[in-house]
Amino acid sequence: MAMALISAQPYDYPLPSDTGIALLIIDMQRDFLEPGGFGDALGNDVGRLQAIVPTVQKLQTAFRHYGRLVLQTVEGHRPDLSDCPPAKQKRGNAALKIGDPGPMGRILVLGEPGNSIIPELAPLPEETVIEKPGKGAFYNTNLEFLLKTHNISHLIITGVTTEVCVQTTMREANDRGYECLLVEDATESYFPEFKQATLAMVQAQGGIVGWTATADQVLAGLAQRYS
Ligand code: TIU
Repeated sequence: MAMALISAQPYDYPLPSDTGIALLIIDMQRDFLEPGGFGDALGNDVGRLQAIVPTVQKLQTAFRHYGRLVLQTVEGHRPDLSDCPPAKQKRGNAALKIGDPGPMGRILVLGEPGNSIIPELAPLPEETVIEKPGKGAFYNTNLEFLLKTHNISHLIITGVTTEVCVQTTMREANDRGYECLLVEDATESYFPEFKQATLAMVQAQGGIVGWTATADQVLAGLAQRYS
């Protein structure tokens, strides 16, 4: 069989010959996508992130269908904020700061209504959700251990926001030796120009941080490899 590829930028992304691929969905939680959460409190138009939900859902369904690992993350802190650096808590001119009571519970606190993944992308009971205190998903989490346990070498990356948690995570993964592909229409930013700049940065210099492709290109590659 010819080697299966995802048609991608800056060149085709080779799929692993074994099971070593996972879908990583970053921070598709109400805090960032709905009014009254952390993203809103920072002064952002949270509505624009909604556009990617059906696309992320399509990828989630496909990975489940092919029996591949689906991992999600949420950004959040313990109720006592012991894992929230004071610098992070104080930063900015937010209407509501981390830990303050808001319309969806305490802002960016684990277990609060706003901290849950949006219902459209709810994880299955057997799927792992990694709680992360930082922007990157590797910092102070067991993500690397989990990927090693599952023999994962290839990460298909989606979620929000492109230039903050998604890009930080992708760079962390790239430095750890993972083959990372960022899905262009399954990631979004409050700032369209920052999203475009991130995609360009990833692809530049021969894929210095990895690859990008559309969800349809990813789905076509998966169908060719795993059907
Ligand atoms: N503010 C912003 O764009 N993002 C974050 O604070 N976290 C994530 O990107 N998840």
